Amino acid sequence: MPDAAVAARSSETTNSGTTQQVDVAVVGAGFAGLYLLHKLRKAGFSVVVIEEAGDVGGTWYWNRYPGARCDIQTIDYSYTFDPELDRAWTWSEKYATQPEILRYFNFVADRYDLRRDIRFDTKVKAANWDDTRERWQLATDNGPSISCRYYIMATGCLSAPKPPEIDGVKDFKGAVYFTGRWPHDGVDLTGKRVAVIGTGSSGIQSIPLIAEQAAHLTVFQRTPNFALPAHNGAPPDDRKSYFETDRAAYREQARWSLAGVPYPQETAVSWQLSDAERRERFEKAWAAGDLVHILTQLWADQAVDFDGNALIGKLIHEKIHAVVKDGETAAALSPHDHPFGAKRPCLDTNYYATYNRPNVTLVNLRQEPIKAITASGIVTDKRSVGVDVIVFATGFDAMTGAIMAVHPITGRAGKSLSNVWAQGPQTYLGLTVAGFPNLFMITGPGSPSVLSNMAVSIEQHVDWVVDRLAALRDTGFTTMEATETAQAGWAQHMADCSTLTLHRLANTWYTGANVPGKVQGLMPYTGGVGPYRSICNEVVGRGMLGFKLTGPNVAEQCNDGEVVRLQPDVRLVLGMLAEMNLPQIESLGSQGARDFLTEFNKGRPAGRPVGEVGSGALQGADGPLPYRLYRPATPGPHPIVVYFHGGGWVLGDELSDDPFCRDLCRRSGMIVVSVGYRHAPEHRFPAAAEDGYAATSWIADHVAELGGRPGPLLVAGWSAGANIATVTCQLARDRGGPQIAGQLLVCPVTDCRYDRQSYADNAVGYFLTRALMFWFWDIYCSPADRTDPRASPLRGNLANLPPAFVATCEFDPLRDEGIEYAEALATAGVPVEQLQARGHIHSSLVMVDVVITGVSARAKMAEALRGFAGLPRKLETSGEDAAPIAVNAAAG
Ligand code: NA7
Repeated sequence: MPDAAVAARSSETTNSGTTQQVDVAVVGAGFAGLYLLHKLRKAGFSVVVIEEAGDVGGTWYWNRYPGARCDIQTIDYSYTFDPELDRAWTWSEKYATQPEILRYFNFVADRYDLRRDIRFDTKVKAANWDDTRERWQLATDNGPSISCRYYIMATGCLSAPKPPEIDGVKDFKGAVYFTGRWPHDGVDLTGKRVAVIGTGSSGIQSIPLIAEQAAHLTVFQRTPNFALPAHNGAPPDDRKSYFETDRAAYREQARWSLAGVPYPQETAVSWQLSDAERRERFEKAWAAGDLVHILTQLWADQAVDFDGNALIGKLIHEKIHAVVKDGETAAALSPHDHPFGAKRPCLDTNYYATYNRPNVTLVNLRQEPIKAITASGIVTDKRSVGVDVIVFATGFDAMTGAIMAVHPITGRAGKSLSNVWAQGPQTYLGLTVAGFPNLFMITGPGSPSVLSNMAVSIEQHVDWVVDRLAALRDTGFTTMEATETAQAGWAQHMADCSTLTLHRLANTWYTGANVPGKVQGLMPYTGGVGPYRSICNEVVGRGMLGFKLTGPNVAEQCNDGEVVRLQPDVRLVLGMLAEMNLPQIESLGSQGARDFLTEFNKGRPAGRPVGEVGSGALQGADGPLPYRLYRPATPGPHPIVVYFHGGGWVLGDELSDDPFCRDLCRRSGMIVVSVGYRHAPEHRFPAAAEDGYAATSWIADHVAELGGRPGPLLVAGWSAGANIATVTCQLARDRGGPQIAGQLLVCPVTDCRYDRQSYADNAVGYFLTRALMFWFWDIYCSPADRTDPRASPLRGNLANLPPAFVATCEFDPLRDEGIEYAEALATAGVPVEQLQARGHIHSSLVMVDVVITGVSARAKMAEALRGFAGLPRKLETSGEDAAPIAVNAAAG
């Protein structure tokens, strides 16, 4: 429907008695609610919007405190659904003020004649699903109740202010204000003694302006927050010119980006950059005054790796100390308890410099907590501060607070949302809840929401929901409800995503930690805006996967299942590989496949530094073989791990698993010697197996020369390399040595049978295919030789082998033979630890630089190696144990 027709259309609501009948009821007339109303009307639905405030604007209606501004560049914080609207409005500043943003919403409301379908000054008092009529019944505190088919919460993520939580507020005789409910006429603080409690975005934006007015300002700070200079002014030329040159491309890039702002993913990792290069990047970002830039564009590991992140914290501390003259105040203002970006950083104008003013005092509540508020001021453990005004900038009951405030919400069979969410929000896609048919949340918990540019995430949700409602109508369905399976799968995916970034390491409103008694858990989706969008699209593409659809005249449809079973980063890797349209490796011939692998590995980030990397030659079964040695930075001698690379006995060399070898070396604190054994077809079975044994024997004879610790060796390998490692253990047992203290087998080839379930389940689509394994076997080994235990160790004698750690991956054709091998070892009396990596593919665990969710598995492997060597399983490290060693994931 053209926009003019939309504007002309009157929503076809009807009042039956005291009940307003509509297709869709929306709560909230903010960014989301306004667009919903427009889009639903355009799709031909009758709509009412219920809004507690007296006008449109949502959070921008309420948050009128001094200095209130957007902290995403407003060029990005705009509607994009109508290119004409996009052109009709120009922001005056890089970060628009609250009054300008509110003017924008008024402009939008007028342009599309939205107000006539909004009931202002009205709250929903209760919402009940009527199963018989398949409608939501809403009671309101003002005007008729509402009956609607679909009920949509556009309530915002930060719209339920937290109560003060400090004793004595009622006794205070002065004025009390909340930044989130600031008086519309403004407040004159001239000559007043003012206290501000809270140093989040609202505190940090308002403090410099309050300090200019007040006789004295005392800031009560519980947690110092990272604040970056906004350098506000005109929108920057580079973004403006990109935007104006190709608006459609600019918006589209934002939609598929990680944070909802059109920046590419940074690829250089912190340890690849020199101090000077890092500083240069940081200074550039600091000068740019762009929150998303500094959160995502410094280096690829900044949001995902503890050490890479800590570098930024130090640089910002320097900035704070350079501005704040009093050293103690500077130290108190320097964030210390959370990684940069794990808590929402703030954009400021003169924030730190404000503490140089003679009329400003900082009270560090970590050293002197507030005891009480009295009639005349605030009393801490150490002082009593007399004030005329208290400003609470104490934040919100985020993500769930605004939804739970519109209560009770009662779904199917009397289910209450408060009960369902008693242990934290449960959703499917952050959009729907099982047991609550036809209820939708815009940017609900479980979606990227506050970890993204809200404008992009809101539009994506509104588009998705309205398109679904239109599709339901077109196909005769009247209800849509998430299944429990889909919802549980989403919870698992959320948990998997939460391991990608450092957000989980901070106590924040993202986790519910700011509200006393609130159940804690990371509420926003950390997998990124673009990946999330593709998942929502996938749900539709797979026949509304995870939803039950019903209608009076159509057969029920329920395509149940979990939309993402892969680990989030593995899903991204597979997506990238699919886009690259790579040739089938087996179609390239052995040399072509080797060349391909060499080229492919060139695009891989270098592994992390270790103490020393050397190379040399050792004696194989039939001549010299190259090796690569990785030595830890710690004082030796270290135990030696003999490592065999993967590649189906055909591909790879002593360098091809370089990042994994470095990671093993760093995590285990051991020397890793990667052996370049001979390959088929030039050298078919048993060349690789015999080389493995010969190399291990040679290394055992040269331990001292290699700087290793005297005593038994360890062996390790991945894929065909794990096959060689365990065959080596069998041969060493049978041939009288060398002594091997343990074997680490990662996704091992253990048998030549292809009839196990994993070969059928994971035949294609997960990089290592069934066809590729056939090809490897054919090149390596004749059918007659395949049952030889040197090719299929599962067929050998497994008694008296060294203890083993066997890692297998869920989406790997080799999964079941690996599991069977571990079980057979255990049956034979060999101590075995098994790790079955959920959501991973054959190459996941060795993709050190890419698959971050493999970190915990890699840490366990290293611990197992240390255990085999008789060392304490945990290696003492600087800080790496506190967080994953990994890079290249979503930053948000
Ligand atoms: P925030 O970011 O939640 O900040 C609230 C601040 O208030 C924060 O410093 C809190 O300290 C502090 N606080 C909260 N409760 C107390 C009590 N009881 N005593 C002392 N200090 C307290 O809210 P904002 O409104 O500033 O910003 C919200 C978002 O809006 C922002 O992130 C942007 O996305 C826009 P704490 O850190 O919890 O120790």
